[in-house]
Amino acid sequence: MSKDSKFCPGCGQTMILQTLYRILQEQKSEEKAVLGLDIGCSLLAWDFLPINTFQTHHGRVTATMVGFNRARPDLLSFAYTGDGGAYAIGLQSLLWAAKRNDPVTVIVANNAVYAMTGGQTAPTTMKDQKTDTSPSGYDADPVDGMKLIRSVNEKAYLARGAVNEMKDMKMYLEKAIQAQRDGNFAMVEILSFCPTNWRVKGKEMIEYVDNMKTAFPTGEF
Ligand SMILES: Cc1ncc(C[n+]2csc(CCOP(=O)(O)OP(=O)(O)O)c2C)c(N)n1
Ligand code: SF4
Ligand SMILES: [Mg+2]
Repeated sequence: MSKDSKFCPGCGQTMILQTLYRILQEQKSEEKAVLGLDIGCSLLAWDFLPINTFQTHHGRVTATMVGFNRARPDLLSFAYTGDGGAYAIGLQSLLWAAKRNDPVTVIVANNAVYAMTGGQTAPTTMKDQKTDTSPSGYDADPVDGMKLIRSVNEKAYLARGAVNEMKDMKMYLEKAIQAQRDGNFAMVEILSFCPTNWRVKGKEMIEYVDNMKTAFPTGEF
């Protein structure tokens, strides 16, 4: 029986998750994949795809999926998280998983805000970006997850995509899965629409994401 999506209409996270599922289908790996979910809008994915999921605490999805990988190295471990979960409350466990080169695949949906709690500033909020807690524009530069992880791991597969660059996003996710299969840590950050908290719709969402690419260039790192 199909269920309604819990994500807002136009949310980029559905595009990320559907792309991941398409890859798993192509690789006939749906039953080999386990998707760990952080707190944040990522939790809305708990029954979005017909694959097994774990719900974890805010910031703890990477550590949980590292533990899962140690118990079941024969399966694919995905840690799906928001930018706040990855680079603020979960940074310690993310950095140490990367430093140990744990073979898990972290997928970060970067919408530059704490979306689930109402659009507050996150580590990824860009200079001059207006959010609910920076109504006059944020006054600092954002954290760059690619640089952070590269500083502790030379072998990791690292890429940043965007939901309006679907073909590249799919390729980055495929390469990340291969990296995990080869025994390496992998992280793909994806710039993702949040129409609800950005208060934009239609083609303005694409302009917003394209504007994010100045602070967060896409590509492999
Ligand atoms: C320990 C803890 N602190 C704070 C919260 C409140 N909280 C829930 S979701 C969230 C922000 C999530 O932002 P992000 O990780 O960027 O995900 P998004 O909702 O943007 O996808 C916060 C602060 C919590 N659930 N648990
Ligand atoms: S609040 Fe933003 S990130 Fe969360 S489901 Fe809605 S559009 Fe998506
Ligand atoms: Mg976020």
